[in-house]
Amino acid sequence: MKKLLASLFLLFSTQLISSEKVNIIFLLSDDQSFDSMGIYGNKDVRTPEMDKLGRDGIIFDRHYATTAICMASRATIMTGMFEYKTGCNFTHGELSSSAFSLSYPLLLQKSGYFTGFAGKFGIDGIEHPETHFDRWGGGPGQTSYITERNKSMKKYAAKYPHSTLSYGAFAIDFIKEAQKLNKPFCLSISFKAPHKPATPDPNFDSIYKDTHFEKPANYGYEHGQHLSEQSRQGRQYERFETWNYSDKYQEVMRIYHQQIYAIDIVLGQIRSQLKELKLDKNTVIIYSSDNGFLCGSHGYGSKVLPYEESMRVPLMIYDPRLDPSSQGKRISSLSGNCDIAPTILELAGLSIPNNIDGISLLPALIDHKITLHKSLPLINVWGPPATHFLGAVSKDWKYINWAYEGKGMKKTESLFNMQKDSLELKNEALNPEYAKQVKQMRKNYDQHLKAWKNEAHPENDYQRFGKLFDRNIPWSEKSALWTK
Ligand SMILES: [Ca+2]
Repeated sequence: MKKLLASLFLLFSTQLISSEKVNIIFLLSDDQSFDSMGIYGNKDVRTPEMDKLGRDGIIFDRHYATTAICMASRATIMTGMFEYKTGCNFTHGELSSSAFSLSYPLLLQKSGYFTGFAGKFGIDGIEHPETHFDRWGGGPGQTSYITERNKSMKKYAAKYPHSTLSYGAFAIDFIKEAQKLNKPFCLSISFKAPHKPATPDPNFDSIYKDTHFEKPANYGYEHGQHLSEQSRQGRQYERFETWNYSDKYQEVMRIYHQQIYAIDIVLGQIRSQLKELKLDKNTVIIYSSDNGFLCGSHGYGSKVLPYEESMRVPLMIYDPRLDPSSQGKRISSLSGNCDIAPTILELAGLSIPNNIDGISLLPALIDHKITLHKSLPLINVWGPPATHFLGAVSKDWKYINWAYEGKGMKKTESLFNMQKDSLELKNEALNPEYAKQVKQMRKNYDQHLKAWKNEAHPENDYQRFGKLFDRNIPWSEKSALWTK
């Protein structure tokens, strides 16, 4: 496999001969599901710039956040490692400075790139992250939609009181400065939008004023009854009502998509600026989100859970050096948030450190039928113990092991047919017709668990899950470990 990838990359390199280093812009939204863009099939939304980026670039149709929650996903994106190796998530622990030293922005800076970051940094443990970037418009924790409250972005507050457009202004200043310095640049913008608290920019109040959003076919409680009881023990279950997907769906979705619309505007501004400065032919743009959003599917709100709307996110890579015949191609193979860092490293011509779990996605820009990952782990060890799970997703199947058996719950396996039932309306785990597939997916799962056992972060409460998620260890031998 590695050999094949190497030869494909050779092909890639010859197609993309360039005497100068390529510039990289990585745009990350927060809680944006894959189905929130026109180019991903949503007919009710207006995302012209996102759609154009996809049409000009490559669209990844099976891109997963291997952990669907902000901090853990961001640590994975930065370092290319799965959560059990970064050791970083809410209630678990911080990202170590040694792991951060091998993150893509730091490695690029070390190699001579002019680096910038703006928006929600969202990873605990890095003291003064601003000292690790050449330009900084970021903030700790969740940051604010009110630009004035984001210390490093105050100079933009008067003109852009809502944070989304302020990050566009930051990006434009950064790009201009990088050009003056005559240095290759890597700019990472992590928008707060469309994360809660839902706070749209009033500039765009009219955009969805009269839009009616069609509900997905798996919307509502009635399409969640076949899912595990464990999945209903967290706050995602009550949020169907408390976040008003149940009774004000249109209003909630208008606001959600209005927030995404402002990001679309910024994307357009950035691309126009690149063109004006004649940097558009040598700047790669990558667009993704840290995790998805359930928006009422199966009667859930928020993210975390292993269902498509939560774990699958958009990923588009636009490389202007690609042959035009590649533009708009879709990749059906699996990719994950662990692949962002190695992709950026390879774009910059750097080697990929051994600690990284992901792979570079650049070969997929040339070979659109390529197999990237055969299986990816799906992880949650945050929130109430019952909702903790480990799963495995392949091109054709998704398998989840709900291992918690307390409070009268039974250990539950879920198996979804990703080719025929991507809405996950039927659990096939007990269907004798698919016994062979269950067996194969258990095997994939066991391999992910083996890696977890071997490589889990020594602290931050990841070790015990090697035992808790082991399918062969009975509940009686591990029940006490669930609550430490
Ligand atoms: Ca998020």
